[in-house]
Amino acid sequence: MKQIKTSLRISITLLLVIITVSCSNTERKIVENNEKEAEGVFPYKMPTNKPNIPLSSSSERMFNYPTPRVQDNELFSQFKYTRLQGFNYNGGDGTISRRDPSRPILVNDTYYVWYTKRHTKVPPIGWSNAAKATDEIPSTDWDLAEIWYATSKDGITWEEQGVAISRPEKPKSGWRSVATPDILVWKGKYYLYYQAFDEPSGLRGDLCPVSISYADSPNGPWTHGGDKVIPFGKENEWDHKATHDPQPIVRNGKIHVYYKAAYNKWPNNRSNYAVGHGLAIADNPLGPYTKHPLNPVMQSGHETTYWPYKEGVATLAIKDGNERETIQYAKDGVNFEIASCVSLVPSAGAPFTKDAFTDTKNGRGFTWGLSHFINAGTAKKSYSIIARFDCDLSLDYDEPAYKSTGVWHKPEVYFAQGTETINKNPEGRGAKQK
Ligand code: AAL
Repeated sequence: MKQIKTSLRISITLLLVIITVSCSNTERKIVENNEKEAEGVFPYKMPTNKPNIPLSSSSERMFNYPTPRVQDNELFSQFKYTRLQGFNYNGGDGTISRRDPSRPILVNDTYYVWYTKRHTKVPPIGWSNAAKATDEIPSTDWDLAEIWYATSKDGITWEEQGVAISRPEKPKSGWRSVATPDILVWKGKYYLYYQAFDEPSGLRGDLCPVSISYADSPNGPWTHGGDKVIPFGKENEWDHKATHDPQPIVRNGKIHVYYKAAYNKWPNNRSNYAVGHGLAIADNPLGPYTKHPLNPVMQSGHETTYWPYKEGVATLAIKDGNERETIQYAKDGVNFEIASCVSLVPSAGAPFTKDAFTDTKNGRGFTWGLSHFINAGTAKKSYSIIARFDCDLSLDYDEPAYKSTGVWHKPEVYFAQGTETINKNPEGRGAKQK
């Protein structure tokens, strides 16, 4: 009996020892794991703030965006498109084109938009044939154009109202073409900024300055307010001879006009195209405008799209540059940083931005706008159409369908691009000199 008791005591003691040792092992493992985390393992749950551990460049960048998860990012959106009703394109024969819409504005429950309208006897003959352009034959899609306007109750069905700015008599600025308007509302008046061409575009480049006209009503009549309002840069500066896509917003009590210049290409190197955006600031819409010393403030993007966002300015970089197809933000309206990467972006996107002219310190963004599709016709019947885009780039909505990254496009969208010669004809266009 005594023997049995002793061996039971020994067994219990052994068990206790085993339990104690294994517990302290578990404890040690937990401590080790905690230490490991502290040593630098990225957690399973995406942190909102940058963890204090060594990070790869990619992980590091996640915390430079407004939010590390793109779906939560107020400056990320998908774009969805709707065909507009009410515009006639002559059966798509290339003789009527509408493009480069202004941002729509809402006046007494009616939306207004201004745009480039070309209505010519024949379609454009193209850049490279610009020398053959005549008073009736346009070189480009925006040659021999005028600025027209249309109104709408819902932003989808539009009624074309007529011409807002027609071409003045030669040799007045814009005699050849007036194009690519945008609007400013300032102290109860309306100001149209637009490109004024004195030669067929493509002849020596896409060379033109910006003109302004103003009116008491969005229906006009428009009074000519000045030419070359955004001064060209000096010879050999990035914006000499071209100032495109003027887009005014009101900021800090002044007019801030973002504009584009296409540079680096003309006169003799047609393939070296580059695009920059500058900022010009004035106390009054008609100027004088002072250019920002850090111009170009953006080195990516084509047509300008800038809007007041929070206390700063956001922009959509469309088509050109290393940072094409990104949305960027600058707290100071000058030093832009990438906030998101986007796809199927609206070309010449012109958002309905309620607070573009209110001098807001808390810009809210937008949910729709107008844009254009070029190449609506064939190469020989080239023309453009205006369309509507919808998105969620507004701080006042959260629409998951626009925040989803799983948006799949029909195969036709991809197949429509065709292929180039690399595999069809390896020695063809694009082959590097051996
Ligand atoms: C557009 C805009 C300007 C250019 C031309 C017509 O996309 O950038 O307006 O001059 O192309």
